[in-house]
Amino acid sequence: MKNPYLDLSPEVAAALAAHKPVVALESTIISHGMPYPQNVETALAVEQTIRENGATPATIAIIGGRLKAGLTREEITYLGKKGTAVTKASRRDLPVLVARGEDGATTVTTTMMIAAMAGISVFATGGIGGVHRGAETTMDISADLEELAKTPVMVICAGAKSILDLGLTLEYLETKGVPVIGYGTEELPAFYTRKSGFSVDYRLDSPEELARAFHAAREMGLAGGMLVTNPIPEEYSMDPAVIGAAIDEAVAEAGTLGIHGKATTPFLLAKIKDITGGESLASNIQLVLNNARLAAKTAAALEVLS
Ligand code: PSU
Ligand code: MN
Repeated sequence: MKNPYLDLSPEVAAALAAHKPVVALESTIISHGMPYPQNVETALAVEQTIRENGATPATIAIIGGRLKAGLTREEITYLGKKGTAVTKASRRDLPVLVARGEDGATTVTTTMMIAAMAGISVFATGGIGGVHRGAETTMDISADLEELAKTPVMVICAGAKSILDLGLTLEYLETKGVPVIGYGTEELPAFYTRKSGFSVDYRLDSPEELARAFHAAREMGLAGGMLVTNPIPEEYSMDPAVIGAAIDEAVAEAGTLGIHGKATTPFLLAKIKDITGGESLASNIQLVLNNARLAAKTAAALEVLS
C-alpha cells in the first residue's frame, strides 16, 4: 500500500527506483543538535560527502504534515534557522503533527521510521539517544532504543556520549536484541572520544562486512535494526578529561534547573558546546562527516547484495 503521507524528493525517488545507494539523514541534529549557521552548513556538507562517496542523501523531516525523504536546500535552511522552535518529533508525535499539517524535526526514531517507509536501509548520524544517567529513577530512556529493536534500518553513529549511562544503554540494547557493532574497534566509542571502557558485541572492519550482516538479518526475516558505532577520527577526538568534566557540569546543571523529558538531550548538547568553547562542536561536525562516508560505502555494498 502506498503511504499517503510520504513524499520522496525526485532525486531520492529516482535513486531508489534505479537500486542505487541512498543514505538517510536526520533533522533533529539540524534543529536541536547544533547552533545556526553551523547546523545548516554541516547538513549540506554531509549531503555533499554522501554524494562524493557514491550515494544519494535523503535528509528526512516532517514539513507541513508531509513525511519527507529528501529535502531541498531551502527546507534544510528553514529547519536550521527555526532551530528549537521546530517540534522535536519522536514516534509519539507523528499522529498529531501529520493530522494537523505541522512541521517536525525527526530524531533517530522517526528518521528510522520514515526511512523504512521509503525503502532506505542505511542511516548516518552523530549520536543516538539512550538510557540517561539516573534513569533508574527518572525512567528517561530514549525511544531510539525501542526503534532500533523494531525497525530494519542500519544506524551508523559515533557511539553514545556519556550524557548517557553507557553501560545501561548497552544492557537495554542487548535485551532488545539489537546488535552493537564496532567499526574497526572492539570498544564502544564515546562520541567525542574513541574509547569508553565498554565492549561492543562484534567488531567488523569493512562496509562489505556491515552490509553482509544487515543483509543476513533481512534474509532471516528478523525485526529490528543494527547499531554501527564508528570511532571519531583520531585527529578530531577530544581529551577525555576535558570532555568528561564538561559533560558532568552540564548534567549537574540540568539537574539543578529541573530540565527533563525531550528537552534534556538538546539542553545537554548546547551546554557542552558552551563549556568547551565550541571545541565539541568542531568534533561533532567531523564525526558526522566520517559517519556519512562509511554510510555511503555501506549503502553501496548493500545494493550489491540485494
Ligand atoms: N545525540 C547527539 N546529537 C543529537 C541527538 C542525540 O549527540 O542531535 C538527537 C537525535 O536526534 C536523537 C535525539 O535521536 O537527540 C534523542 O533525544 P532523546 O534523548 O530525547 O530521545
Ligand atoms: Mn528522553
